[in-house]
Amino acid sequence: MPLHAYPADCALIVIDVQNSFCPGGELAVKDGDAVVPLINQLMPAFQQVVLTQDWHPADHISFAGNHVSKTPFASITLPYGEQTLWPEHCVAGSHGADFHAGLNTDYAQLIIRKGHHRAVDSYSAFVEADGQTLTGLAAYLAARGIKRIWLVGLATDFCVAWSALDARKVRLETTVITDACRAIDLNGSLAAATAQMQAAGVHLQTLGELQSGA
Ligand code: VGL
Ligand code: ZN
Repeated sequence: MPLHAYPADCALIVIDVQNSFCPGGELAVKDGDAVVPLINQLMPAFQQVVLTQDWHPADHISFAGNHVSKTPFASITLPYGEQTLWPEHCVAGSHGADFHAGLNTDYAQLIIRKGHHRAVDSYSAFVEADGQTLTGLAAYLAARGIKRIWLVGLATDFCVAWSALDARKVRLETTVITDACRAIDLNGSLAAATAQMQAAGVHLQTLGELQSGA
């Protein structure tokens, strides 16, 4: 893909390509690291690249270990709704929170860190799970004249999907590049997220379809 092939109103948003979600990580997504070469290939084609990092305090409410008698992947009810409990992952400043060592981060103009409030999770790069607290990403993109975004990274059915759905709410034209993402797929979450994204008008394309102009 040629350098800066995408016009100035386009941005690539790279979601959570971090060690915790890659093989060997605490919340490893199957083949999570397989997205790295595809994303490295895509980044130079965009004039605007944003990276996100899941970035939790050690006492974060989404960690099963911070609740009495709870195991990972159980669900609890919090003031803002249902919350899946996860193994401890992406603790701020830890190796798990670092980007995968193979990810080229040089093209990024902005790194958004999310999930840093102890009592609120944030799958979405735009709005925390309380549905109210903004990360600032929408305002940043608007300030830079971005109208269209392409999403890649981990995990398809959580942070990528929630980001895509929130992008549609602020009227961004939104495409998820499906083969540059990998899913956790917990209790049918991939099928559910895919249906929700389609219903919200998110385009789902493979890198091959994108490159052939399909
Ligand atoms: C994610 C579960 C918990 C993600 C983050 O990046 O998809 N999933 N925290
Ligand atoms: Zn998390």
